[in-house]
Amino acid sequence: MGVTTEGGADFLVVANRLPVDLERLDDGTERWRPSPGGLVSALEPFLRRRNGAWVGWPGRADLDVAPFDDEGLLMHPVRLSSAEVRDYYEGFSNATLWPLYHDVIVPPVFERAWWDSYVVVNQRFADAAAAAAAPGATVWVQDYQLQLVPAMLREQRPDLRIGFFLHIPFPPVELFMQLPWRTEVVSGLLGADVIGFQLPGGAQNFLWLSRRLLGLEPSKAAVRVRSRPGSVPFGGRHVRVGAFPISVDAASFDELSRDPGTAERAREMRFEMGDPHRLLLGVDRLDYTKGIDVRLRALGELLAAGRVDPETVSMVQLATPSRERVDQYQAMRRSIEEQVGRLNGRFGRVGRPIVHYLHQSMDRDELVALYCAADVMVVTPLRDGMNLVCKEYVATRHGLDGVLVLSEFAGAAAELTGGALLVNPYDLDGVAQTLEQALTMDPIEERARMRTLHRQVMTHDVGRWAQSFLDFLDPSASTTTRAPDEAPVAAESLPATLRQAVVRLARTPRLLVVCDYDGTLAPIVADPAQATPRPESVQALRSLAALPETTAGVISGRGLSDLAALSRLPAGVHLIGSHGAEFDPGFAHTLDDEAQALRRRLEADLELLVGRTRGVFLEPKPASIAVHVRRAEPSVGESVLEAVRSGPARLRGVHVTEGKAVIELAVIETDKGEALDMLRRQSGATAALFVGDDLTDEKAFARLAGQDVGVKVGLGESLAAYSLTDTGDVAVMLEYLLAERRAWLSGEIR
Ligand code: GDG
Repeated sequence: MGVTTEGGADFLVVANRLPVDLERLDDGTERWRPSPGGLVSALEPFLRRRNGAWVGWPGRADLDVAPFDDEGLLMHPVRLSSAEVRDYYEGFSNATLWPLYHDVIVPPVFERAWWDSYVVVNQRFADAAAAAAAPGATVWVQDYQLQLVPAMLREQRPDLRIGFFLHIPFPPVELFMQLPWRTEVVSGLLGADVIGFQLPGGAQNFLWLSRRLLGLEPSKAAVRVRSRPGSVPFGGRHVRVGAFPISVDAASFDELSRDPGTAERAREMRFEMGDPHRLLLGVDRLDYTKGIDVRLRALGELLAAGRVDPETVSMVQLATPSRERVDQYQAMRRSIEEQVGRLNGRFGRVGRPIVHYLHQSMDRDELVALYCAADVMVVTPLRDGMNLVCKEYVATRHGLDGVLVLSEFAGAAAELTGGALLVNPYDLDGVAQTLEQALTMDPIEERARMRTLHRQVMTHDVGRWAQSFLDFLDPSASTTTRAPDEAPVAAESLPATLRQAVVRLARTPRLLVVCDYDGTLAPIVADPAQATPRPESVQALRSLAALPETTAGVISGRGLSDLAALSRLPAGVHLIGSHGAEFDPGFAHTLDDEAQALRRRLEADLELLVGRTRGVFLEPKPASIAVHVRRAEPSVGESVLEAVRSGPARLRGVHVTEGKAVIELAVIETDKGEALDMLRRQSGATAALFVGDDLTDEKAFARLAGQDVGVKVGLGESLAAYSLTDTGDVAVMLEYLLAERRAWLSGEIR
């Protein structure tokens, strides 16, 4: 365990808890066990790459532990006495700040002694971080328990780059002003170089507050550009403030949900519950902000009114124990358990309760099996910074079934509006009605909604969150940045003329980078379902997309959902499928009025033509509508297709693509050249890079002009001016472009 801390860490995370728990084994000995969480898995690549370390409390009072190495990561435990756990943690953090920041759902308690303890403990964390950080290191402080650390740390170590991220909501000014130590907290946060919030609203609240309390005038850009960090001048520095919505390790939830063992366990769970027709699920820390009572009450009303049949519906509520020594949590637990008892007493029968209530912590495999088993996920917080549970559920729905009922007051609602059924948790009738809607939803609508949700979550994972924050805080902390001695060697393998073209391109005011998928980002393989992209290219595109004035996209012949699932690219990278016919939701509004009118007309005509035909269904997409006949009688299907071909398909401006048992009518021309131009218009790009290997990519090369750069991958005639041998070269070129673009944007080169 002995570890040398000499030289200090280059990248330090400071959080209330260490990412490990001390576990007592049967033989009485103890060992550190990783406590897996999204934060650790997101930060691990950064921590490992940059001689990283973590400062935090090991979770037990009065425990003195020297720094130790945990599988290559250096842990710096901070000791808390039991009085400090009571005053700093349970008191000021969880009975003052937590309710104050969550809309004062319960009254916050203001106690001088708790504040004093908060100051002392924050100072101890700051001291530990100051001692552990190497000169010029990057330090990322996490959450509401440590809001004074940024200023305390800067005081001792002005050489550090300090970031702060708040995981819970930042309240409106009127509420924050209740806090007797409000100026101290705001000044503490302003010690950071970048302050991140979950939502633009939180960042805005903070900017208003800084003006109100400290008279700081945010720069104009900070007010106008709500999702990008703005800045506020403080102490001779510019503190950048912005929104960075956190997410989950979507790929690992997806992977676990595809495991046959998980599917088997999910079936078993349903069987054990008497195979309900529809299974509702709630998963929360047992916390008064989570609105567990709201969903139970709504379900109770539906059952009482006979709108839901107790023989066909069950609910699982997992309520993980949390903050059990805080008074408000004890009262809430009693009331929820009484509610469950009443529901089961009235509507259950022997061996068949309505609500399966678990007050325990589950291991992750079991939790994922529960997600897989559930038809309807119910997430009804009264206020929540983000809410990861809803995103985890969506990440497990690779079959695209399942309904998400989501509170408008969860941060996640801002991203998941397209597919979730949103509810106001204060409106009981509304919640009941929405639950009923979820329980009776038509499978086609369910699928369409889940497709939107799934794409959003799979492409906005926690790695992207960490990357985008660190790109702002310290570009050199990015995993995509090569060690200085590696970069020239790799870039030298590119043809010299292409290198020069890339250098010129990197200096364009607004850059667009677009790649084909198969044969360009992903090596060609025998089974197209196995074509995964080169990780270096994914990282480079992801980082390019996160840079200012830079847009990245992938245009493929594959269907969009296929492309999204395989490529695992974050949504910052625009995905365009079906040779340009299917583009991601962010681009829906780019249809001009004429195209929108045509799309509306198509939808109406098709609805009339096939609306009631058994086994035929319409799949509306942003720029097209697909008519599927695979579930219809073959003769019926064929006559529907014929009617579409001779009717709506002939309208002026409609572009037709036929597949197996499907015909798709699009209102924009569907070649890669059109798609490229659309991206160019949308991004206002002053120059573009297009890379592709296929014949269909020639349409895009044909649209290049001026400073644009076209690169053909592989042999063969092409309109592109440059060529590369394989996908490995593409990765090198993208990384080179990224390094050049970053350097130019940061003013290092002119
Ligand atoms: C705060 C903010 C923000 C729960 N029970 C078990 C279990 N969990 C896991 C879930 C999920 C996590 O705990 C809960 O995350 P939430 O985001 O839903 O809520 P908070 O704990 O309140 O988190 C919140 C978050 O920070 C991140 O910024 O989204 O708004 O309040 O990951 O899966 N995991 C396991 N067993 C359980 O019994 N394994």
